[in-house]
Amino acid sequence: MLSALQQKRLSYKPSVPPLLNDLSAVSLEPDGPSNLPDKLCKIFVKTHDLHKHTIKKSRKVDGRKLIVGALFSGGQAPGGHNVLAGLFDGITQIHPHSRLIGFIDGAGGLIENKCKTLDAAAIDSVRNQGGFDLIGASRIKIETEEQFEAAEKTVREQRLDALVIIGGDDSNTNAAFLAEFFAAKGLSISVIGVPKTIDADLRSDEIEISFGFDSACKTYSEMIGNIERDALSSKKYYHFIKLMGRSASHIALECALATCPNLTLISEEKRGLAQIVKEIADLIEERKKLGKNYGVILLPEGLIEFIPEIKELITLLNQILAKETDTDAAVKQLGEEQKAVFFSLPEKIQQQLLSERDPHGNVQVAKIETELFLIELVGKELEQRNLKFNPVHHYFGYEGRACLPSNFDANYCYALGKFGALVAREKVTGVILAIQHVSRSLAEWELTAVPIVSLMDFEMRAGKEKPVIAKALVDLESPAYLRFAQKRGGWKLDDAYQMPGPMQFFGDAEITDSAPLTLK
Ligand code: FBP
Repeated sequence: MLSALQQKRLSYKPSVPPLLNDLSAVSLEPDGPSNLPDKLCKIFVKTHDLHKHTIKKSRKVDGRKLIVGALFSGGQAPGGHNVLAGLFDGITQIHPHSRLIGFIDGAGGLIENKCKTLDAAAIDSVRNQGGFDLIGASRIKIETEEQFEAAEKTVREQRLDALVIIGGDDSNTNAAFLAEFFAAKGLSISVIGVPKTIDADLRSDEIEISFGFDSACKTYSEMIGNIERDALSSKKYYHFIKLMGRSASHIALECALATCPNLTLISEEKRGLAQIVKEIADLIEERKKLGKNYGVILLPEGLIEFIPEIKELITLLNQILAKETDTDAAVKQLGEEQKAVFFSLPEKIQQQLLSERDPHGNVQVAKIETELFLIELVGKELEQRNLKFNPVHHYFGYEGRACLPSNFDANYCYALGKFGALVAREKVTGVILAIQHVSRSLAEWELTAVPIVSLMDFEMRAGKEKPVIAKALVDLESPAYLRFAQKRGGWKLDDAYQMPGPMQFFGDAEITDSAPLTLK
């Protein structure tokens, strides 16, 4: 049973760029191959010279029946169901007998050929709804030869013309490997990636933003604004709010611009631990002099990974734990300096740093209680200054990942899905869908299919050098960061808090259709 708002959202009609209205009147134009370094060409033998393609008006094209498979990979991001809706509407516009197949629980469904046909009724039940629950998702990666072969068997059995992988940096890296594998096997299938992640760390010159970021940030900003108002009213607590976002601080930056809290830590500034603790303690002391014993402090989930001394420790632990399962033995293998850092941390944090790695061999920052760790250290520093504070800690993460998508994400995702249908029709493979100028009017959106390999670099993963799409971190030269840097001094002592309020779906377009502030 849907809530009244969910029901109302089912009938929202996403707006798309005019070129996507009639797919029979557009085609894709190649732009020239990417010039990849030799090291990548040797790995992507069949797909290293793929072209970038841009959508163009064309004379009427007759569509053929398409069978397209889709899966969700990684964490939820609001708008995923609209990618499926756009795909469905796109392929059935191309040919009314086209079929969309959803693989159950991510790549696992592809490997095991567990899937279901997504017909009009199924798609209509999730239009403009949050979550990925229509088909589920997982972090399963296709890694072994057997898994690649199982995926091949599935796409042959299902007679897929295209496979759409809706995922983040690692899932799109996986999509590039699948495209290469299928091409080497002589399969004529398009593998198409869609940039998904609330973290917004999957970006390039062409990919302006990943979907889900806008809705998640609007949800967190509403809650931060509410807490600011509470702090301003009760005047007794310091709220430490950790925000999801894995490594990059894009979410913290966006929320800071929307809510103007007293302090926001940005991991990419790479401050040492002592410096961070001093900055927070100084803020509390200065505010106390003004009679203000309250405040709001934002910290990104990935902060701990960027603190230089802890970063070194984590990198080494990731390498050791890729081979060593006994955590005590792993600690013994650390150098003297890293051991000293490790044992200087609270026991709980030590345990969290040793906890199970994600499927890519990285520490799971969502499970590290950095906010509590900082509260403890700041408390000790304040004690030395004969000061006290009343901290409250929060973690805003999962509550923003499956919310109803904002109009921005609903439109953006639907456009990505429809564009994906066109890319499938044009048989282009190994590409990720990219839309530029998304904060401008729809007519100005530029749609490009970019070879995934052109986004790749080499990184150490689980102790080995691997080609991956590098995570896009906050650029300390970007206009959004510079604006934040210019404003934050004034937010420390003056309570310039802004309360964005709940995400709006009805009313003034300025409020309902706004794009992320960091894009403006
Ligand atoms: P994706 O990159 O897969 O979209 O996931 C993002 C994220 O929400 C991070 O912000 C967070 O650190 C992580 O997922 C949490 O992972 P899990 O869902 O496995 O707990």
